[in-house]
Amino acid sequence: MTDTPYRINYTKNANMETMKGLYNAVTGNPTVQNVANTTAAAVGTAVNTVNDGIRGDIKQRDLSTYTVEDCQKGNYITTDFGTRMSDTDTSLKGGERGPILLEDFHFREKTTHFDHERIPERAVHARGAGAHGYFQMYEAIPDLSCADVFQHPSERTPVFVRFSTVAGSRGSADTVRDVRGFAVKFYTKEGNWDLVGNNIPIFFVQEAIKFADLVHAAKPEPHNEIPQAQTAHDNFWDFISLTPESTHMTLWTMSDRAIPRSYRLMQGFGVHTFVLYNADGKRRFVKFHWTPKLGSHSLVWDESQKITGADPDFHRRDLWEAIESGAYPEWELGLQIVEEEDEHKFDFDILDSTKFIPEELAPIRYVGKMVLNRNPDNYFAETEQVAFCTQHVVPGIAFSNDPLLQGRNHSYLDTQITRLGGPNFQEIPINKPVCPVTNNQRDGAHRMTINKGRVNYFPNRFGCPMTATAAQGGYVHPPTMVHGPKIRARGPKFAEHFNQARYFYNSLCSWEKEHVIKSYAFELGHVDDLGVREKMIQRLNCVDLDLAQKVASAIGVKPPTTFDGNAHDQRSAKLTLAGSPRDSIATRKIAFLIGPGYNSAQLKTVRAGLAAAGAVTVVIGPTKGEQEKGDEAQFTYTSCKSVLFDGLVLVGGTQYEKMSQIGEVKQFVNETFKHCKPIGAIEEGAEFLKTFGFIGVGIAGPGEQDVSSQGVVTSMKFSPSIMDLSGTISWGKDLHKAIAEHRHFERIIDPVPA
Ligand code: HDE
Repeated sequence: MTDTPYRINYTKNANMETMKGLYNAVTGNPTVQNVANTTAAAVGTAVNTVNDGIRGDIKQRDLSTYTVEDCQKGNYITTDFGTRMSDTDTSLKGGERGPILLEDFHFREKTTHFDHERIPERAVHARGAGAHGYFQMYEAIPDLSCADVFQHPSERTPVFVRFSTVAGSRGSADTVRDVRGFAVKFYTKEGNWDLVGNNIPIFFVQEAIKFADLVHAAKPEPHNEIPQAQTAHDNFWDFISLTPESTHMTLWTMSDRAIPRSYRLMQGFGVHTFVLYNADGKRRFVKFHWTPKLGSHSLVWDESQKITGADPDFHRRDLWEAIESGAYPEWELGLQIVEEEDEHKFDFDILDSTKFIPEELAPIRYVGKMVLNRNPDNYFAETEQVAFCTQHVVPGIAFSNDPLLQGRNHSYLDTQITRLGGPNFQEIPINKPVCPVTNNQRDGAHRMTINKGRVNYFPNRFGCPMTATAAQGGYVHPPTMVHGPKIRARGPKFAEHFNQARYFYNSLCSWEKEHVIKSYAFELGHVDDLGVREKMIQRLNCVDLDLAQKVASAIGVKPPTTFDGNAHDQRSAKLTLAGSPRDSIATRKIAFLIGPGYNSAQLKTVRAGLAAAGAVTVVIGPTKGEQEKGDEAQFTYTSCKSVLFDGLVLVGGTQYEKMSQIGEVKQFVNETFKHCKPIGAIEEGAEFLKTFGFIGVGIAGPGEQDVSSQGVVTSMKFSPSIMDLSGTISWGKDLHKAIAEHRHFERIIDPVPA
């Protein structure tokens, strides 16, 4: 690692104690424990020389003090307490064929460690993947918040992000239909701020006290622990049908948002209304948004089900590979601000997490970006042991009275104590803040810090540690009026449940609506109890008559004839995935299916052209490794499936009459088409494609020019400049456009066998 200037400009609340602590935290340098004679400038200089670069932010530096190099080459194997061992494969026995002796401390220690290596998985969000990165502001926003993390566009705040599914166990598949967790830990100079969000901007229930019921109903049924990682079962829909406030959220989870193509290609939301306050104590409400730079894209349902078998680690692998290859995922942080005096101006309650604030009513202001640029070194130590808590806030960020958020503030700390084995989980490296922790907490399981001295209470005769005023960086809860009787009740606007559900459904484009209908039909098709199915149709009929009728006909329920809700026509162009950016092919994974006689020049040219635009190309051949013309195939027809790719290219030369005899090849092409993915074909490739008879798709024939039809882009004439995007030949350009579009839902796919 090379030394480059460390970006830190610790001016706010700077005093020697914090500078010393910061220095030690950053450098991990035990020789500078007492720097009473060191000037602030000297400490600042020392801090500035700490390593930086991609791997060198303040948190990385901190983590590296705990990191042990791979394999420890050149070292001898020892017991956990340092005794070198001569044999770690054979146990100590009473005779070669005799019993193992109790004296075999090495066997017992090794096995005992193994016996205790698993910790409880998260109660929800058990399955996840994490990454390190940084957050950076575009401009300071002192008018909105005094949080230091929002003030310095020239600085990068380290973050650790964990994405997750909700319902499945730790070993479940990534691509199930589910909400995705989007939890961000900011290691700010003022302490950790955790923004623990999801990829959907609303939630199932209004009150935290209902969370246990929701999760019990969604998880596998208690008598037989079936089904895993899915909501397509009686208990879930029983709960939903009896909880009208959940209807809105299920429209989102039945939409394509619940089957994202990648963690990198989905939005994130703080969900609740939070509060920002500035140095003058001025409060404003805020909703947090993460918007991916590469747009939001989803899988199709048939595909996501198949991926659960073909590659259960699909999202985890995708995130890992993107970061390893330098294609760092990036999101912008957006703020939707509501002035305090406007709290009641909406026809919904902004404290109700089953509602979002339409962008038309409060536009999003993009204030910064987050880039993920480093994979964890150790899954367990980092991704598994990271502990997010909504109550981790810093001065300038506060809570609204959203009852869901208020309840979460209790639950997260509580759950970590069970999951991580005690109250000292803040000392686990991934959870440690990068600023000093100075308080009177002591003891508890696995306490690492050796606190010297006699004092572990406050106040004490030494006055330490001191409390901090707001000016000294202390967290002072912004004064807020609380009034009303002690009562188990909700605000009156919490009682309306269907207007926004209809607003969302109205906003979807035709293919999104079709997918929602099919998803309900699938999920409710797994519900055996007719009463539950009927109740759900009643709920859907408060949203949209056509939706209720179509789902009802698919699940054996009498379709309603008249609408039972408020037939408003409000909608937003911001809610459809069809509106997401479609101009880049960066990180799209394109398969090249080749066979005997393939044209190597065409293969190389098209691959290079796509790679130049940031796509990832993979060759699939009859055998792995070197092919007849020297190109390398990463997979064979039998070792991978079309569902793992975003598109397919068939180059010329290949003897396709032989390929057409291979079931896997035919399935690959059919499935790629059925899942509405782009397909490019040249010469013999185009002829081969024609044999599939895809309905209504134009394909270039002999003597014809390039044809682009429904994302199928064919050419009968290869030229070395075919991938020149500025050139006149359009095949490369059209292919680029078809891939950027991601999916082509205008296709007629029902008769396609796959
Ligand atoms: Fe969570 N949630 N949650 N949740 N949640 C947990 O905390 C809880 C809710 C979210 O990658 C648990 O550390 C309650 C909304 C994410 O480690 C637990 C309520 C949102 C993660 C918990 C909610 C979330 C969790 C389980 C109702 C989106 C994974 C393990 C009030 C804004 C974090 C853990 C990670 C995890 C409780 C509702 C997001 C049990 C009581 C709404 C992303 O504490």
